[in-house]
Amino acid sequence: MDSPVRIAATDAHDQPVRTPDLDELYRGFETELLVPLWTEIGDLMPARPVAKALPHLWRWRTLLPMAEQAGELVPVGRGGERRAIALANPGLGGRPFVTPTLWAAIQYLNPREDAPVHRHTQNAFRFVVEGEGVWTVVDGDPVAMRRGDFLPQAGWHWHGHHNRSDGPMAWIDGLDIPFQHYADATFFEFGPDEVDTRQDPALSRSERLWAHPGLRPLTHVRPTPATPLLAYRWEHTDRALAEQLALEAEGYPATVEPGHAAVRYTNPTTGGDVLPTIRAEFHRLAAGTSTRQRREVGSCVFQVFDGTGEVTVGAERWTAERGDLFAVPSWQPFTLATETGLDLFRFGDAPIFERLHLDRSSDEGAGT
Ligand code: GTQ
Ligand code: FE2
Repeated sequence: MDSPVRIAATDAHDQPVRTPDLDELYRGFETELLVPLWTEIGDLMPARPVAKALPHLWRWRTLLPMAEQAGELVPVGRGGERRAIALANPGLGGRPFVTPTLWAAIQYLNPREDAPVHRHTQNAFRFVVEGEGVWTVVDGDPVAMRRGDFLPQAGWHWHGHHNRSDGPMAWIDGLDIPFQHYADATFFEFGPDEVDTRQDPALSRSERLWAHPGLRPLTHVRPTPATPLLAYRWEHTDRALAEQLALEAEGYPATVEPGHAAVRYTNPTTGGDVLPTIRAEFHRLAAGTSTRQRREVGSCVFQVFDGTGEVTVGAERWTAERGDLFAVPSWQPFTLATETGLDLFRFGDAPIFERLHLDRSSDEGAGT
């Protein structure tokens, strides 16, 4: 009978000589639910991260029609909670996890439809690549969603979504569902079935209080772990990126590398990331720009907002277009390039790694 203990081919030379006594010992390990380090070390303690998640790209032109189909066939209601279709990384065994820590889904609401109120410990955000008409109502504060808006929503806040318009709307959700799932940290509660739709203001209360650059309301001087600002509007993001490129053209240092403008969405009470577990950024590559190759511990997802570009992640290479989403697993080198200009939304799990002092990154040539 073969030993139940798996021996990796690569470290077989380090394994002890098999004898009947050793086989007996290994069978004893199995019975007693024990595993020796010496058979597992190659997998558990690799020299550098070996991501189980794979580089993968999902096409918007495939996702959107399927979300529309779901809109015809699948009702939204209590229990299922959301008409959200998650990206399942091909390296993660079919689970609805885009990376080991992150969830990414396309969510779809028909005209006048509600997604019921609930709350959960998972941190979340919405990003809108096209369309408008839905309000997400966070702790009773209705927040309009439009193309280019980034809408963070920290864990344990009540939220429901309501389509006020006569057209359907789709957007993407990002959450730390896999991280909290592996960590057994998840709590969930149902709220009212109906979303409060008595009001649908253009500006949320959170924006009226917080969306004034550099101005802190004196009623709120304590730092909070997640951002109190519930909408980061496209007009601000767009202008910030345009000004970085304009300043670069005028000879001032403003871009992360030539032709590459970038901003991070931040918590105005700390200057740090918007959510405790999720970092979100927006990147703009001017026409004819390519980025240096880079790799980082931790994983991220990009969504093309506008334009077309060549994306390389590990051994994969794609031409990515508006709405396409791709996963960058931990420590996989990636580069972005565009002939005609490229706008990208990005989110990742960097805050987790930074807080645990596990963050590392390298530009090509800087070693590992
Ligand atoms: O919109 O509240 O994609 O709770 C997954 C879980 C969206 C949401 C998702 C959620 C939501
Ligand atoms: Fe939710």
